Amino acid sequence: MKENRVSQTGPLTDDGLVQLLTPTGERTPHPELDARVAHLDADALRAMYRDMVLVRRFDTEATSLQRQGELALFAQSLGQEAAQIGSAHAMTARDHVFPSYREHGVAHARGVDMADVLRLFRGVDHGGWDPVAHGFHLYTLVIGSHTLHATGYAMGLQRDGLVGTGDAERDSAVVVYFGDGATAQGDVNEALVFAAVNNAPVVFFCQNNQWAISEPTTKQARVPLADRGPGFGVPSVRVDGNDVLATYAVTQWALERARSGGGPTFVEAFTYRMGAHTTSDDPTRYRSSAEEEYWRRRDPIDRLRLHLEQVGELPAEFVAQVADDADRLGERIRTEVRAMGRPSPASMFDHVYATPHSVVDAERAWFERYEASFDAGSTSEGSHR
Ligand SMILES: Cc1ncc(C[n+]2csc(CCOP(=O)(O)OP(=O)(O)O)c2C)c(N)n1
Ligand SMILES: [Mg+2]
Repeated sequence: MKENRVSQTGPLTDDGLVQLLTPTGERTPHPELDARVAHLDADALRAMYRDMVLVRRFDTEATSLQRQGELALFAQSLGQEAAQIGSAHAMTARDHVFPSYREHGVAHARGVDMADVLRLFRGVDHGGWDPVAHGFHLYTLVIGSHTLHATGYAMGLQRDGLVGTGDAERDSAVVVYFGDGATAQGDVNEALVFAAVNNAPVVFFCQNNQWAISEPTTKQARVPLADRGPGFGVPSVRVDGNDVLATYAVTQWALERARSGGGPTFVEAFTYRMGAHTTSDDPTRYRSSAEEEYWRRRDPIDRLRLHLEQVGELPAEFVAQVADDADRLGERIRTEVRAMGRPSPASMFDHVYATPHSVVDAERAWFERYEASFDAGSTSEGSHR
């Protein structure tokens, strides 16, 4: 009997990671992918650097706002900027993204106003932006469920004749972002089956940030997460998720396959969640400062900065301008979040269905009676809230 061998390496190995920039910023050649980044000139790399710095500033500002009571909760993308900005820069306006809840770098690159991202975290909105206008779906907090939505959307693109036509102005694809923990969720496995058998134009972009709240990836898998793809019939790649050039090149490759009718790809971006899971979490309870320090030395922004410095393409005026832009972004977000209105609690019933529904109407009526029962004399800004 010839058995299929199970990989002997665990999910935290760095075996087979595609890398184009070393942690100290040197460009390493890659025979298949060099051509995919050859057109990226210094301006394009500086644009990636700027996006990464702005998103990190957004993270810091939003965390402070949560600490000051302005947001209910916040989930940082700290440490995952290269995975997000690199992959997002590989998309076209026609591609459609399904994010989970910490894809702030992708949101920014898709042109979503970063203040709007915080509407959900302040609890004043179910979303905050128009998914169609940005090709960027609303954040999904139900782990893995949106991989099914993404696969269904990708199958819709096939039926609309937007895949494999050979017309670069027409062909489109879907990218779905999810975490290492999500790969253990049934929905993700079902989505992979559907995507494979339907040859759906979807890129499964797994950010293996090594933690699912307090559970390490070693509690989710015995093998590298990318090994899961081929079992479903979905080719997979492992990429250094802290290398913005590598995530760009690999995503561009996977998107081209998808748009041209080549089917789904599973990309595992090996990265690290440098911050807490959310503002409700305290990672010092379950991981060591030595581990955090190891990854601090592999910071994705430092890597691109070092590279640009080595090739003499990071002028001090540019760095100062980006720092200034980041300050202004922080100030604007702070002001806009504080000014966000207070929606009527009953508005939560407004968008449950596209058309009126008798059960929702009954629930709204009950809720309004309940609210009114607290203080007949008060306005809708009642003191019980
Ligand atoms: C279906 C479901 N189960 C459990 C949770 C609670 N939960 C929220 S985040 C999370 C961990 C997710 O880890 P991972 O997929 O690695 O994503 P990361 O937060 O690291 O980006 C869990 C279990 C949830 N939101 N949805
Ligand atoms: Mg994770």
